[in-house]
Amino acid sequence: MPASSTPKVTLYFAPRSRASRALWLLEELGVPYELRVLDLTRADQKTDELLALNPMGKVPIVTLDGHPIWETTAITAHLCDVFPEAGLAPKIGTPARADYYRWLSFGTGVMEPAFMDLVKKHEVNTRQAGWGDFASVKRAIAAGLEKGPWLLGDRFTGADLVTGGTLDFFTMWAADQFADIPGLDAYLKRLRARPALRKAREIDQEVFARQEAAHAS
Ligand SMILES: N[C@@H](CCC(=O)N[C@@H](CS)C(=O)NCC(=O)O)C(=O)O
Repeated sequence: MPASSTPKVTLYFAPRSRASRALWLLEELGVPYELRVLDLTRADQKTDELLALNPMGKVPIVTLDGHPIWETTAITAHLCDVFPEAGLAPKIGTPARADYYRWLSFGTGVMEPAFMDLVKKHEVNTRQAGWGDFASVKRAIAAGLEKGPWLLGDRFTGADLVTGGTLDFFTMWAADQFADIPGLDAYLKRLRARPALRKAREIDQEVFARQEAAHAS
């Protein structure tokens, strides 16, 4: 992509939130971006300006030349295509692309709601609920990690950012619920060793500390 057509990337971000995956994505892509920090405790995400970008009033939101994209999976899928040099998405129409779509969908569309049901003790009919039960989710993750080192085999992709990033977050919250998934510890170690994830964590921590200091003053 010629430099002149590189879109301006802005991430609307809050620390310790689901926006951390989008921050990690931008670090993996290695593209310049502007970080617009929101304080969720002050409801910055519900201002008219922000609701015009995302009517859900949630982060992350990424704008590309002002065009808003929200939902982590959509952000990841689109940015991996817009910045193909990073090699985070398999070629369209290939079996690897099909697997990539599956893991992109699975992280936020299946694993997250099944995990929330479990920890919040929601009673759902898992035959009717589109995301199923947590035992099935764990079986699917174990099958996905069998080959390794990444969900698509040899290649780290946006799917590891979404599903792996969600696993990274949930296992920090409730490690015991994931303890019996073969291969998961090694997979998480590989994810956490990635320089882009480490950098995103540092930024997250700095922003969090600034917000905490502002709340205390
Ligand atoms: N499905 C969305 C979830 C986004 C989301 O729930 N973000 C939370 C932070 S973890 C948020 O912005 N909450 C603020 C609110 O709802 O007011 C995604 O994956 O991007």
